[in-house]
Amino acid sequence: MAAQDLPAAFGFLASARTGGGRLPEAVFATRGSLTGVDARLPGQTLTATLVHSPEFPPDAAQARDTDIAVLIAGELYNREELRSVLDSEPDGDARLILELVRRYGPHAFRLLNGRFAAVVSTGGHALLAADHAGSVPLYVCVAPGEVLAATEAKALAGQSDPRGFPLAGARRVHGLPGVYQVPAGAVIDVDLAAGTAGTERTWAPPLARRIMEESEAVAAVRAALERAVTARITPGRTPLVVLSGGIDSSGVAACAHRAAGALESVSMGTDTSDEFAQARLVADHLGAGHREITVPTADLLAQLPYAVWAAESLDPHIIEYLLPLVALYRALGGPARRILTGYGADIPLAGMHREDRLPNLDTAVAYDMATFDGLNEMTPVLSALGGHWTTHPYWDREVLDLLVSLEAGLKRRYGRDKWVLRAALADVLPEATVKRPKLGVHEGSGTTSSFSLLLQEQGVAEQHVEAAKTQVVRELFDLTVVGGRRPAEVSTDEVVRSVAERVSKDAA
Ligand code: IOT
Ligand code: MG
Repeated sequence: MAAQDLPAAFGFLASARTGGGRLPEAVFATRGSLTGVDARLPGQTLTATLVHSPEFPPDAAQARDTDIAVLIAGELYNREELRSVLDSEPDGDARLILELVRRYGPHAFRLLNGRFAAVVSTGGHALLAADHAGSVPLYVCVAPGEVLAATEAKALAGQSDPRGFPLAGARRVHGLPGVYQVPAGAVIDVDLAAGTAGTERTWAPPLARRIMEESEAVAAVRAALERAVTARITPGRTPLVVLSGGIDSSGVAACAHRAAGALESVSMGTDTSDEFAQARLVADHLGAGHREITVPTADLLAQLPYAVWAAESLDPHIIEYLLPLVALYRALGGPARRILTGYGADIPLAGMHREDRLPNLDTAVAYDMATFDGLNEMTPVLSALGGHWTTHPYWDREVLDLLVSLEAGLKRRYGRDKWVLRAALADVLPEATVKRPKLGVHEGSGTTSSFSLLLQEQGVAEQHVEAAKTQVVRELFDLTVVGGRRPAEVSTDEVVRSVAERVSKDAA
């Protein structure tokens, strides 16, 4: 069998409890095989269903000794560093976390740089941990003697109970009373017998800004990105990058090519709009095996229920960024792949705001870093709909900490946005790519405009289009995440029609 190139598990539904009982049936948007886990420990039982790639047993996603059990969905990127503080050389991410929790307790999670959600059962406590970015969403529902946790909210929909224990410091999930989302960079520590829980932050976005020499900042960004990309590729495998031809994904592609010596890339476009020429320029420059996938706009919009079902997000802007990517991942076909993206670079660099005044630029960075949690834009479920695993090097903990903390004048400089990143990649990309202005995926694919048009065709006045989009997304969330309807059975057109009627009536 080929080297394992994917995380041992993509997701889970888990129950830690003091008494008896059964695990509910697992419902995931994540495609894969299901494997059960049953660990009897002193004072509690941890049972779970793991969802994982059919090619491999999810052994490395679980670890247990007589007094402790660990589950992880996702993966760690600083394994060598973590092993260096242990006397042993643990194999597998769950075993590594187990040994670290023995040494540091819940503070172990302050050490991890990864893309994961984890559960640790030990000593009558359940620890529920999300990575610094909350990039693998984790939902919980606490009742006396039992905690249920899942990487998809829909897996807890049947369990939602208004009497569920209220969790201070965690966000409620719309439509699912008693279900909470573990904050990004946090561990929720549940005392099962007492039925109490506390939230400990393990990461926070930097608030301070660092002043650096141009050349020092450029070298630091390049080194951090190369490290993050290298940690995300499997030796001996050709990395796959979703490539728009913008600086963010082109930078990832260039670093991946340098690290692996080979590269595959793929671009999506629609019948109304694409960035194929810009992506092709980069692919040719790097000698990548490149594919273009065209999705008809009608098919793209028909996949809105899938995007909401996978992202479990209520934000219509985020859904517009994610929809073209969902369409791309679903169209990819073939065996399960590890995919690198350029997603997230715009957040620490204020790329979405096209802001040239430095005070405004830093306001945008601070705002976006304070509000990303719960939007679920990095969730692996988007690609797991098609069986694939994604990872986002710009939201590597070290890259993110660095990019956020650079003073604004390094981000906007010489009339260019994201200057420090562009300068860091200037020697490995075509000049046209390095200078190319930002075009969002929702713009490049025509998603925003075709979604607006669909609503306007149903009679929504232009000034009500934004509000109508919010309602469409909410309705799709209620149907698929809360209501358990399969996205294949939900029609975008029907939902748009009913929202349009309501919006028009309210406006009259
Ligand atoms: P954008 O930066 O355009 O795209 C994100 C990633 O999706 C790209 O780096 C690339 O890997 C992939 N991608 C985009 N377009 C294509 C395409 N046509 N074909 C193949 N792959 C493609 C929104 C955005 O503009 O995406 N994302 C922002 C953050 C959103 C704001 N969020 C927030 N404030 N919390 C970002 O930082 O990426
Ligand atoms: Mg981008």
